[in-house]
Amino acid sequence: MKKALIVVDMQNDFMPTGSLPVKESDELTQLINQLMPRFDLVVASQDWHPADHGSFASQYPGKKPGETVILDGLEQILWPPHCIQETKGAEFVEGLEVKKISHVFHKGIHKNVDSYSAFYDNEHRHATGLGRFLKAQKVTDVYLVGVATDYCVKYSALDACALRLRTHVIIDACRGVELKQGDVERAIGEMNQAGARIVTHRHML
Ligand code: VGL
Ligand code: ZN
Repeated sequence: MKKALIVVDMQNDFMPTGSLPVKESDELTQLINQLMPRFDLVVASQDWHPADHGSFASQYPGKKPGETVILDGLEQILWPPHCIQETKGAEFVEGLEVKKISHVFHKGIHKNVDSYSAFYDNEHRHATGLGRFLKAQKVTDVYLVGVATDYCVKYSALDACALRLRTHVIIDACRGVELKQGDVERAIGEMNQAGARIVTHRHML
């Protein structure tokens, strides 16, 4: 058994003071740091958009965040501009032990397709390299933490299950956007249904 911790999108723009705030997400940093030494390997994803990314509401005059458009044939929820490459908002949150992260995988780099999963874009056309890396490292078990439970964490967990990695979500080390009330609960149901195990940090420490 080889265990990897996947730290999902712990970036300034997803913190409570960021441009796409996720409630209480700042509370995760210390907990994630505490978890890191319990794993054979720590990797991270970083949402990494061009400034004119097609998921940004600002690209569509008259449209607001939360509304949807069709982007390259897929329904796309619009977000405030966030995690623009090389900006402060895209940087990892201060205090996160980045030294312990052995590899960072960027996602959302193509203007015309979003990428909630840390493994593939939403069209499943481009891989980030995370899956190949984990297989090359002979990782058998992955544990997901970070944001957002109902987007990036969920889609990463579903892809990890499909890649036949034993998938765990450390649920109290995740926080959700909850655009609609119940989104986090529904995401937990979907991840569970796909075969992911929902655990708490106590299970790991
Ligand atoms: C995410 C919305 C937009 C996420 C990324 O990381 O969950 N959510 N971009
Ligand atoms: Zn994004």
